[in-house]
Amino acid sequence: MKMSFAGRVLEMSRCHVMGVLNVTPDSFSDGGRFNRQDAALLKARQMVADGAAFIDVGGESTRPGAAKVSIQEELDRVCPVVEVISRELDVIVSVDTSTPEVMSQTAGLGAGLINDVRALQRDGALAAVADAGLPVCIMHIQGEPETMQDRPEYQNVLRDVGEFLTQRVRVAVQAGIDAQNIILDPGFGFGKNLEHNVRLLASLEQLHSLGHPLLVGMSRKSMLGLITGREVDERLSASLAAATISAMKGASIIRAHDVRETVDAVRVATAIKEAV
Ligand code: 7PM
Repeated sequence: MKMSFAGRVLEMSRCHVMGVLNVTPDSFSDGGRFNRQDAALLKARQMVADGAAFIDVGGESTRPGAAKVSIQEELDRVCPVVEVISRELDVIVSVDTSTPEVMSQTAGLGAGLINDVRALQRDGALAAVADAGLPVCIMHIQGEPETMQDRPEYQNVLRDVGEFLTQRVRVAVQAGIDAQNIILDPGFGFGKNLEHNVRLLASLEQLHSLGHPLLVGMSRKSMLGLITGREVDERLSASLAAATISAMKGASIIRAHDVRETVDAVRVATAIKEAV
């Protein structure tokens, strides 16, 4: 099953790497628009050289307690970066946003994928994606980013996540989004404790049966810190183990900070998987 991202076609039965590019002020010491565009392009260029198929551009921190970003501020951060990467590099630009205005504007600037950690639940988001005609990643989240990690609870995390995603697919298709353009993500760390995250990864194959390609993001996340006892800067090996397991279990896209290393891990997993 091939998918087309603003004209770039990928075989989704294979596993691809998505590099993370944050354009929040804490990530790019702010020196105005051109400086930020330059720094982002440099980082993106390296990730493409390292084998990234996607660059995920995000301008709103989803960290609990992070300051709220106005629509205009998010547009100012994200649009120039999406525009310059689409123009200059041979890569699919993904936009990590829940804001309909950002979805619509970046679609016109060459974005190839909308990645919404709020599963198109904001007013206007479904219509923005339907009008853009772009593929979308719908991620499971329990609660809101600010409070999602205060005592998350499930009856059965696998069933609950599956039902949420099925429901959001139904709503998205009703809103005019092509079912073939929908990627699903269990949302590791988004309203889940360690046991929840581990169960989801252990049973990732089951989410595959929903009939959509899967994207997963565990790079440097706290679940890996809890398992290994490592601080965020020391979680590369753990992230590669998680990426390898995900690729073996059929994930189509791995979202990662360390692209070169993740691409190697995915290549090894893919070689073994295809030899079975
Ligand atoms: C604070 C909390 C900072 C969470 C950063 C994060 C995913 C994503 C993110 C994911 C998809 C991070 C996350 N995670 N999009 N965006 N799937 N589709 O650790 O797992 O990078 S942000």
